[in-house]
Amino acid sequence: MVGQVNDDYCDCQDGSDEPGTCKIILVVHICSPSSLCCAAACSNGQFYCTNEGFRGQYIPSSRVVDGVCDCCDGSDEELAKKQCINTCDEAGAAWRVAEAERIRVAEAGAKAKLDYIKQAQAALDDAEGAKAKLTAQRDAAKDKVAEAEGELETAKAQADANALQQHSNDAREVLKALDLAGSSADDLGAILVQLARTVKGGAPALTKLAETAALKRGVEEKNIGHIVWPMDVSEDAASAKDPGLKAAEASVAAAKSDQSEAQKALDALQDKQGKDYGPQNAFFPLDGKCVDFKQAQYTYHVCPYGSAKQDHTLLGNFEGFGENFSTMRFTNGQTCWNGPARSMTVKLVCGAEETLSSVDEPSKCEYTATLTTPAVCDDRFAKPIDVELVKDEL
Ligand code: MAN
Repeated sequence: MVGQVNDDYCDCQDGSDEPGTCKIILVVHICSPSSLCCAAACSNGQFYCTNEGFRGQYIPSSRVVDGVCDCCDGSDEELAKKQCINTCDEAGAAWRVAEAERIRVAEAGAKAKLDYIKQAQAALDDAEGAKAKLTAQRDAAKDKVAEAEGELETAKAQADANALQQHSNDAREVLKALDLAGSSADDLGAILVQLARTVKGGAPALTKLAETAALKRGVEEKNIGHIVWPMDVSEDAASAKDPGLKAAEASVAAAKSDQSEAQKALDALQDKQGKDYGPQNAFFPLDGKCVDFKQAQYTYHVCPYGSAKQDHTLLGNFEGFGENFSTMRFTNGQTCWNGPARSMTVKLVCGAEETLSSVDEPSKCEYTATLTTPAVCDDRFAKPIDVELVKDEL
């Protein structure tokens, strides 16, 4: 009822029937949204500042004519004849710069998010195909390991035979050169003991010779092991190894490394298939990424699908997302002295890339931080804000 307007009684919930202190009364219908006025009679009434050069703003009517300049155009204090400095142009310019930056980040973030989604699609959509490929790779490498191990055995036997042959040739040459071919067993024995004691590789070499001799004589091999040389000088000179043996060892090592690489990739893919990467799997590229942020005396290190740390102190392991993928929770960190296990809640904000900031510890050993990531960008925000729709928090 028109009679209820400005009757100093608050009829409407939003106070629009009581624009008592308004300089322009726009009320056409009672409780209309077009009543852009403050309302003295209503505690929740609002006053609209035009703020030319900046953006329109609602303030609680209680702030009108209270001696404090709330609106940048000073319109809230006009009736009080208070001189307010008009700061709208300055505020508007700063706002426009910030708004341009916000749009730039939102656009870059939305673009990066599309790429994140594509990466996830490429990795996850054909996960079964990729798994089959990796399984085949792993199995082929496994067969190669068995084959290379067989070749290694042959190479070892060949190297042993070569070494024995070489040793006996050398022995013959040495005896000839030293004119010891006709020496007594005692003399030769003394020389051999001396060699085993003083020459690196002498003892194993002499063992080999003893083996050959024993085999020739048909002595049981186990007895050979009982020969105790005065000093065991172990032979480890890889460079002295038979080249065939070295090549066979290298192929076994390469085949084993291929097998373990393929197995690792397979395990990682299986692990990824079981994780929650959010809507359109946009969080997929964050798995395996880590970001650092230095604040005060600490460096904070957050790996979105891994753990959060304060230097070397574990603040928590990734537990999951908070409501609507707006936060990430890290729990079960290192226990706080006389307190709970540390934990961290990371707020997710749209950004062109991952950056960590604003670490806080609002309650002892419970940490908060902000992580920007394209994963939460929404291209609807990559548009200029309709200034007239902005309503300040009251
Ligand atoms: C360390 C840090 C702090 C924490 C105290 C609790 O100094 O982890 O963040 O508040 O321990 O004793």
